[in-house]
Amino acid sequence: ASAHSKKITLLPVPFDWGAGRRGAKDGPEAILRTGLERKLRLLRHEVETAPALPEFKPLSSADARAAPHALKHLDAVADMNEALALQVSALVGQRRFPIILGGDHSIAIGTIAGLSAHYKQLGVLWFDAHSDLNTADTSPSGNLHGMSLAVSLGLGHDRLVKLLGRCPKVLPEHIVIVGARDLDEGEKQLIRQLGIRCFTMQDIDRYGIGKVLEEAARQLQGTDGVHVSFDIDSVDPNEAPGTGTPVPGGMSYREAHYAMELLQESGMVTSAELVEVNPSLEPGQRTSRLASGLLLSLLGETIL
Ligand code: B3U
Ligand code: MN
Ligand code: MN
Repeated sequence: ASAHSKKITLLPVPFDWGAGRRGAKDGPEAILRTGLERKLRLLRHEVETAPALPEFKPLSSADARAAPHALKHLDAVADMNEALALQVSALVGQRRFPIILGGDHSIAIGTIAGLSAHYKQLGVLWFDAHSDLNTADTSPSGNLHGMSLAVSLGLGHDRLVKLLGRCPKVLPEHIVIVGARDLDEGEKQLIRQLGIRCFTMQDIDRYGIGKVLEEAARQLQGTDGVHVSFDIDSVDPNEAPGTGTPVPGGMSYREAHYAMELLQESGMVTSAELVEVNPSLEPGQRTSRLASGLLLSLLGETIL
């Protein structure tokens, strides 16, 4: 095995109750069907695919009681994330490199909780058309996948922010958002108020994705681990149509890949997560193939 070979565990999380529409729970299977495990082995990594996290479903009675603007499916999201956090923490404890396959973006709550049990100064690189910085007060939808980054900052329901005990899991100065183009008013306020580094699509247009990643790396210098949380809707819907909340004007295929290639070169990434692939929303496998390809670039696949 080469110097850069990692002990990778692919962890499927078939969960979509944090999203406004169903279907992202079939993302992990679609991504795995592209041959991700085998292709990672070709890159000289040691790879295992863990059994999928069990399915957590809301009780229909609790569902019916939920007010229109309540935190939707809170119990299912909290239970799932608790189980996920324990698994992720165990994997890091075994010196494995976790790649979590979602699932909607609410699973970042558990992933980051698990990582933060080991990394005291965790850095988070959040690729997303959105910022997922809503709280119960600012969310237009009540969907928890739009709140997962806020929860990781300690803003949100007690059941979510206190997973595994430590709160907050990550500091504002250790977060970098890339690809944003659809932010709610409360999210913009929070970004300004906390001084969170947020590279919008305009920044990518102006400086180029290379410069943006350089700046992102500089911002994360003081961290002891870097988690890449990649929402596939950060990529343009022309390239990634199979996702629940597509937003026009996203990263190109090459910008996304180049970002992953630069991160691989930097050697700073210690875990990754790929979320919001919804195979029911496209006839082919374009989006799951893209997702798989981006992870391969992040783990060392090169063109030549
Ligand atoms: N910001 C909106 C929309 C949204 C966030 N994340 C996704 N959609 N995927 C919300 O509901 O919080
Ligand atoms: Mn997201
Ligand atoms: Mn998104």
